[in-house]
Amino acid sequence: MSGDQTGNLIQRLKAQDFQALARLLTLIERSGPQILSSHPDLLQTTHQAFRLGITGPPGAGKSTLIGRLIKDLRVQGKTVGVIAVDPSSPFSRGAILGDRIRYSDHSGDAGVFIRSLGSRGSLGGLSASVYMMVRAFDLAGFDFVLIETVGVGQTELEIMHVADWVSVILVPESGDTIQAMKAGLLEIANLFIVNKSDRPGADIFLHELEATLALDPRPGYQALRILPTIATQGQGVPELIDILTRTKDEPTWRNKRSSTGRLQAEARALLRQQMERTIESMAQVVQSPADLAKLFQA
Ligand SMILES: Nc1nc2c(ncn2[C@@H]2O[C@H](COP(=O)(O)OP(=O)(O)O)[C@@H](O)[C@H]2O)c(=O)[nH]1
Ligand SMILES: [Mg+2]
Repeated sequence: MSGDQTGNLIQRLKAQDFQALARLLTLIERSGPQILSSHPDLLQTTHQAFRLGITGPPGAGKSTLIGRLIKDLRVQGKTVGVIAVDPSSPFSRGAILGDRIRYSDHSGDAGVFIRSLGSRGSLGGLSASVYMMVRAFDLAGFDFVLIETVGVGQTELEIMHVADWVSVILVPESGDTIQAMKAGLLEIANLFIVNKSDRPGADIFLHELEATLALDPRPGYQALRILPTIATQGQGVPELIDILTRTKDEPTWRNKRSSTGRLQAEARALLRQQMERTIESMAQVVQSPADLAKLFQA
């Protein structure tokens, strides 16, 4: 792509041209971190969009909640971008389809743009594409960018480097609260959402969670907020939007965003993806044990 076209794409993005956004997202998926050689302007930042991470176990109701959030934010005239990262989706089209259906009320709405991303870095962690896609959404001037990630293992904690603010969704049947804490979720959560509060045992679970947070000796953790929701009925969503709007107005998240630690986390993700590509092309050359040995001879 020539420099001229490159400039145009970023300029069109800044003018909220969704076609340009779609093209750029496809380019990001196709070329990975290499996109920065033709589109270094992608790293400009407008500090516009509030990036909200929504992470939790599969089936917790993340997509349902996002669908409701979009609806209520649109009523307030806010524009919303969504990046849904589900590592399982390449293997189960159902996961993608499921998300499409739940989000589909908003297709055709010019204030909403949704993108699913199946891949993850095979060396672990979030795909570098997520970092760059978030930047693209940011440049396109959305008010909110919602990032749905499946939070199960340690690697998923990386969402904290991508999002300005992380809400962890738990459900009563996820049972062992302590287990969730061990997985490091406590460290990254700005808000705990207890979804499916209509389910039996929800009250007990809420109390357990409160007790766990209250016992944490680290300053600030006792004050962590817990919000019960019933995503299917939109219950708790106005309260969530209230919290988000107030947080968005605070200056703190912008400082966190431009920290060196964050930039280095992004560099790590991009380098990992770049290395993976190199590894793949080198591996494909191997046809014999001799070829394999050659890889490690100076
Ligand atoms: N009972 C109940 N079911 C819910 C609630 N929220 C979502 N669900 C259902 O849980 C299932 C998984 O929801 P989904 O949004 O796909 O979860 P995700 O994997 O976290 O994105 C769907 O069948 C939803 O209808 C809730 O608050 N209460
Ligand atoms: Mg989902």
